Amino acid sequence: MTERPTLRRYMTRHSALDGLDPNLIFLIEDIASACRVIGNSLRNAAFEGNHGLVGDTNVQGEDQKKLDVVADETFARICENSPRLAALVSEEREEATWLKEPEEGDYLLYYDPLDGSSNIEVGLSVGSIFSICQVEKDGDRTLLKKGRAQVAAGYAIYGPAMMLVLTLGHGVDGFTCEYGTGDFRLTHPSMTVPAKTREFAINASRYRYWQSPVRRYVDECIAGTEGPRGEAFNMRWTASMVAEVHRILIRGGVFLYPQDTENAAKGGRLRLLYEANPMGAIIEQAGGAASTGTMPILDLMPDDFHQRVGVILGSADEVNRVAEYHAQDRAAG
Ligand code: AFP
Repeated sequence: MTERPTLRRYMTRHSALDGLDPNLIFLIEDIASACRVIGNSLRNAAFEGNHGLVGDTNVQGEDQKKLDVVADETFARICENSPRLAALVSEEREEATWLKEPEEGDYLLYYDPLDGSSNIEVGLSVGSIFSICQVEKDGDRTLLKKGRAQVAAGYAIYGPAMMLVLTLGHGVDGFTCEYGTGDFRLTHPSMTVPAKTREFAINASRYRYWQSPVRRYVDECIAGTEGPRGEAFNMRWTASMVAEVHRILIRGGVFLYPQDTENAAKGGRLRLLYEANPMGAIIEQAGGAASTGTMPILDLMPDDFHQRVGVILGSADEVNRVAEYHAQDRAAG
């Protein structure tokens, strides 16, 4: 019978193999607990009066949903007592939350507590995204770090099954929450993204805003077998980055939410620290690529907690093609 170790068993094995810090194991277990509670809150939202809007906007200037607040508070409540967690950076909070002095902690947690929340009331998949970096030594309170500095990253997807997908820097593994015991058990070991794909994901209603390299890429995909690609492409758009990334990990694909003429002033749509960086780390660890269009996402030095960025990620051949079109566009001036 296929062994399906629990998340804890998996991480303690890693601890033996790779010297994984027990305090990082505790933090990831706390994150898994928070995701489990959020999953239950989503399922019971109709009975707990948690559908609808709070009536306020969040730091992003977006209408805050009740479940956005519930998910954020769940993450903070469950993770804040993690032994060596020093600070939290949340999509829902303008400022960082320092839990202890930097010298008293080892880890920083960046999270989007509920991604794709516009999908909740229409019964579609949503998720939570998290990224973990290490505290600088000598009391430095630096929180703005490149994506390459992440020591762990992952997401939970709340769909037909509840899954936790995790990278510790040695590949990507998927854990499914077993109904009944509530354990996250390894069901998708060594998840990898095929280099080639014929499936792209983009919000096509924004066509009029796209810059020429993106238009060129999508036009060629849509031209099909008679076009320059000589292949028929399929399109998906689920309005949840977590669901798009999960599909790409399962069967390949390329996801594009590029910087365009409408969102350029803000830097793009998706946030760097707690969306693009963790998802970029997962995709790269799974053998894919993650680009802003002009550089690898993980090499970008952030200048603000809530900085936004263009995102093109997934099957390496397609991401590299889009990046090449951007390079050709720049060279043409
Ligand atoms: P919400 O969390 O506000 O629903 O936004 C989700 C998201 O940040 C990302 O998960 C999706 O890929 C993208 O926005 C969807 O954007 P559109 O609303 O333009 O489709």
